Amino acid sequence: MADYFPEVTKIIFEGRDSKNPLAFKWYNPTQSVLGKSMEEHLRFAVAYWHTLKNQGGDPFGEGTMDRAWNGFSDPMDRARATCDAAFEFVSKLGVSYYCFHDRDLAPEGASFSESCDNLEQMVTHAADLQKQTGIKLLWGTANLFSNPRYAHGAGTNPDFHVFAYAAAQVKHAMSATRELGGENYVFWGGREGYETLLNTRLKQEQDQMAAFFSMCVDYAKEIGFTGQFLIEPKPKEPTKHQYDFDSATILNFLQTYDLIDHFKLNIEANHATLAGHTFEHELTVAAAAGKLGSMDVNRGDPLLGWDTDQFPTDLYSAVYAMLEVLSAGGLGSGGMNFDAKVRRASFEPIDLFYAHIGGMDAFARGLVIAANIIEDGFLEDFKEQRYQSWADGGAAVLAGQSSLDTCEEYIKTHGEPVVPSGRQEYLENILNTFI
Ligand code: XLS
Ligand code: NI
Ligand code: NI
Repeated sequence: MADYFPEVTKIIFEGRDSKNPLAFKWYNPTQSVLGKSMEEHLRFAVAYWHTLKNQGGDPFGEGTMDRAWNGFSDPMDRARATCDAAFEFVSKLGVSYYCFHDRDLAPEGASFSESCDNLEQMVTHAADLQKQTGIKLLWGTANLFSNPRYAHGAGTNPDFHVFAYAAAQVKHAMSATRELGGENYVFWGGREGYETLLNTRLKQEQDQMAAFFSMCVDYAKEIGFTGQFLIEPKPKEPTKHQYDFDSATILNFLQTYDLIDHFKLNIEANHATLAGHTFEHELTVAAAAGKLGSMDVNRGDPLLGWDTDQFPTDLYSAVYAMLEVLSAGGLGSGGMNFDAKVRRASFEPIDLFYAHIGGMDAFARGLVIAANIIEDGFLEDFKEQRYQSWADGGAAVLAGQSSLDTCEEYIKTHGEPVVPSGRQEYLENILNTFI
């Protein structure tokens, strides 16, 4: 095992009274909640790109991060050191999963085939470390947005040549994910969108994207990749308008192109808020369609209009999210990936531990609170009562056995409806008693 974090041994659960900043106060992996362990409920994953690769640069200044594993001039030496640091970090944190883009794991080479070789070498390296540590791959994905060739998009590129490049790259990223036993494969279309309609054929680009996905479905079958395909909605950034805007948009796209059976959604908190939704809204829309696959847990800043990717420490948001996850019956093969980065001024390696510990504790606590709320049943009871008339008079309508005529008959017999209060404040007050 590498030794990039000498000041940390292993993060353990010490309970809420502990003053140790390098211990969990709430996340106790073996604690049972509604009949399942916390570890099974939460399925945390570390995001390779932010935690290992992010240098802390912003448009106004260069990187600030103190990362010893970057101190190698040869790109493949650096990639191996980074991978070693990743597995040391994830092991010490006590998390079972990690996630990567192909280009996080291995650098792009001078040619396509050199890039593929690099990736293949790093897959072997990571497979070894997975074996040694028991750490698993939650999902893999391809970076189809950083290289300048993708300036006009990947699957939605106006040039078929670039489209083919992206497809070939995904082929290898998917194979790498399969070789490493990845439980899911994610598509996030960073540049699948447009800046101006003056140069864009929207319908053509959407047709291309559908063709791209459908080739991916075929390839997964061909290589026997049985992991879940996930699409991650985001409305904007880097492009002005992205085709995978939000859950509802993606569900419609998948229906339109007859791809719905092959995909679920990976919902990211900060992307939800960029789309003008709450995290729980996006989770609920996905779950309502039976398509809640996984989550990128982070948070935005309400004062900033971009993907700040902060660590999720907002307890309310965690409670609302866990209510949805529990109601949906869990995340299946999905998990909770910390698609989050430490702030530019939090540049010490130890800050990576504080950040993840805080996020894990917030969701562990959110899970316990959500479970208490569900066990108490006050929300469900309230909703049951609120929709009661649909079990009575409305049942025939839902069964498709009514008409506008029968509704008119109903009104003639029953007259003016009695409208009850929504009781929002009352419910919020009860919710607070659980927090
Ligand atoms: C960027 C996305 C990205 C995906 C993976 O905003 O969140 O990190 O999760 O490509
Ligand atoms: Ni993400
Ligand atoms: Ni994001």
